Amino acid sequence: MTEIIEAIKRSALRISKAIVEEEFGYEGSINTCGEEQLKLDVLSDKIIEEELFKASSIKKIASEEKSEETQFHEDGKYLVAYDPLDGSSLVDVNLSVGSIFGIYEKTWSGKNLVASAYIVYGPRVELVVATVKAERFILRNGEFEFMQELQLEQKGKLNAPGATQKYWYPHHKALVESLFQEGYRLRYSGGMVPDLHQILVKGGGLFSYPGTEDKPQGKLRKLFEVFPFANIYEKAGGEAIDATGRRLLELNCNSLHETTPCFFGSHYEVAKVKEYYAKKA
Ligand code: AHM
Ligand code: MG
Repeated sequence: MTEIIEAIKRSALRISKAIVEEEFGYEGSINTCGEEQLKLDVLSDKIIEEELFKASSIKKIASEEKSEETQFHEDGKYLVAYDPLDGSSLVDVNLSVGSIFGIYEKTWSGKNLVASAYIVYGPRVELVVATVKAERFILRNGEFEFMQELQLEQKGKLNAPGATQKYWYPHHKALVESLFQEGYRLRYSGGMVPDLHQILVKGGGLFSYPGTEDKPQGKLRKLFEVFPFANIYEKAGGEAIDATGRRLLELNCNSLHETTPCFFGSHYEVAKVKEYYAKKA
């Protein structure tokens, strides 16, 4: 595991440099999800693949930017899924972006996720790793320094509601409205890494990316985005569920790029989600 975390740190150093120094235009290609790839998406994917390959404990990897998994070391124990540059369409307006990693054993399933991590490329570069606890590190002079253990409060103050509002279901609109009526403040950049990071660091709230009338299964991918953050939120004392109230980490994954509606937060807000989604019929 240590060698995988070291590979993630080396990737962070190289990608943060690339974000500042390289061109951020389109590559001219389309990824598996039908999205146009930026040069930085392709470069970040290449950097991470190169760095992870140095870890002999990795059997295979899967990238959000590729349709198929890639075999690494036959004797390896771990499978690593990653989103090389999440929120990359925000680079042109200079908002924060991130890289997300899920480390699995045996099969690609929420139940087999054993650790996860993400990097935030903002004014500073930060790393959060969740093995037993969720721990935050800050990049200083080329090294990641431990900063704190992340711990969510029982109830937070922030609300980050994703997806296209026009297509929200009525029960989802009612949930979001009820949180605003209670005094929750809107904090949403459109990048799940900084949005979820803000809620974690500031003690709590709700991030949702629901199923909608146009996309009933939502947008966020289980392996690359949802399971890694579900683990981090649970390790920080919060909860992470789908639209039926199930723990996200209990879900299977039938294909590499499968998506699911998802809700991450402290106990109070997740209870609210369950209450409003139970009313939907
Ligand atoms: P990406 O992996 O293609 O960057 O997409 C994931 C991002 C998340 O960071 C964010 O929560 C979501 O897309 C926002 O998408 P949209 O603006 O389409 O609702
Ligand atoms: Mg992504």
